[in-house]
Amino acid sequence: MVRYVSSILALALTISPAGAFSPAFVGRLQAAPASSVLAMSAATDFDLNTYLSEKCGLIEAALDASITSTVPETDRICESMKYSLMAGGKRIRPALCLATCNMFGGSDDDAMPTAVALEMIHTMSLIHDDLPSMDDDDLRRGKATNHVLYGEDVAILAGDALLSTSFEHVARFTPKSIPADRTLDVIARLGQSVGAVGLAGGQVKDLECEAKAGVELSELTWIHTHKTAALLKVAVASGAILGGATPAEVEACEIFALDIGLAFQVADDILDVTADTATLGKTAGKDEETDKTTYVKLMGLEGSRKEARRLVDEAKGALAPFGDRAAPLLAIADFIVNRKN
Ligand code: GRG
Repeated sequence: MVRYVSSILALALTISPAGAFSPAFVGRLQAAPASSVLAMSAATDFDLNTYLSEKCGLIEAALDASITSTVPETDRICESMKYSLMAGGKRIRPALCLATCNMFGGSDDDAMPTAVALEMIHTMSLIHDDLPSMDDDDLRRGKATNHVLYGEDVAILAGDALLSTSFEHVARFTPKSIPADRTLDVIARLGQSVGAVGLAGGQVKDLECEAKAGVELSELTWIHTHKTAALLKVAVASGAILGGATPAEVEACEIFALDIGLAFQVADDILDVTADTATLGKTAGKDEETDKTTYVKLMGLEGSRKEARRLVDEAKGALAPFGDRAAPLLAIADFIVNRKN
């Protein structure tokens, strides 16, 4: 990890003497059953809080070191990129990537450039999702959205720059000890997860359905398989590939991820109607206000809770072959539906 962060800094400092590096762990990861999505959570002996505290400390440091303005002309775009990247967030996608890599014997260093790239892509999608032409939101992660602070033009470009930097980051910083074909596979999968059969396609279908009455469950599932689950899927698949998993093992991990990806969205829909804006860090009640089709609208609150639990149970089943080595991933699966923001 130290070697990896140093190499990012070395690159930045060769061009700019002003490379800032201030590792800061933000302890915002709470699993609080009292007001969580599910009233009952599956008991597990695994200490997820300690695990995530440790992993998120490393992730925050790597994220902080990943963007540095190298000349005065790039100060504004870098500030805007970094504002959203470092605005908080649960860091679920990078944590999933590291945990899956570790499960197959890989190190945090092996997967950290990909973990950083995943959070850059996720942050890009949040910046773009909040734009006036999309969800038109002014609050994200408890802070003003990027376009409110930097203007719509710069926000679009900050998202674009985060996206392109994510690929550069994986290509440049993945350790040379990882066979190049694995790194290439990760880059290809990341690209696919953002494109027409990923975030962008899911978002377009979502926009189409906003204007439509009678959206069916199959359509909702397609939207969220692509808009939400695709990034979780590539997070675990990449971790598995970098850790040296076989194709069959990667596939088992992908089944797990698709299930927790959908469970993540069901949980999000539940939280939209059960949590308040301050806890969520984004506008609560937005789905109802805009009459959006959600799992809660189609299945009801109790039906959605049952569906979230079913998906998590199914997800866990996919990791049964890995025994105790899967403990962190199983605990993250529970966290995804027990979270309160
Ligand atoms: C521009 C190529 C391109 C794609 C972007 C805007 C868009 C297309 C897609 C929207 C994707 C999106 C915002 C999906 C919602 C996923 C979701 C549930 C986000 C919330 O994730 P959390 O709870 O957020 O992990 P934090 O803040 O904790 O990181």
